[in-house]
Amino acid sequence: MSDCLFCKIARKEISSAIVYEDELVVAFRDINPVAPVHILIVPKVHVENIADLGEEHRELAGHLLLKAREIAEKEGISESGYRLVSNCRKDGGQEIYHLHFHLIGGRPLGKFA
Ligand code: D5M
Repeated sequence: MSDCLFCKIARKEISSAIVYEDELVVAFRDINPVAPVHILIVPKVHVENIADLGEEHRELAGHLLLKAREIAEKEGISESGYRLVSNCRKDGGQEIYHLHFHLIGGRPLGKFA
């Protein structure tokens, strides 16, 4: 989708603090971090959210999770722990309708409300 913010970030039309990139995904620091580590892991292809994932995205979905694990290790939060969250649609609090996982850590996060 040409006017999607995260598509533009993936195409480098909008700058971001990229921490990892390969042919399938890009990962960059959230502009409004809620913890010392707050990284968004995003597929390069435009998929709206988890509800929009299909059978054709099976490999991509696994890739996103494994990259989240690797990035957590590189960021030094693997041992202490972290949270991986993907907000889906209105009640999930999704603001940007391009699938992304929030990798959050570097402080105790507590429980969800
Ligand atoms: O989360 C959308 C997230 O996207 C939110 O935490 C802010 C972040 N965001 C918005 N614009 C940018 C740019 N330009 N760079 C980095 N991060 C950004 P959601 O799960 O949709 O509520």
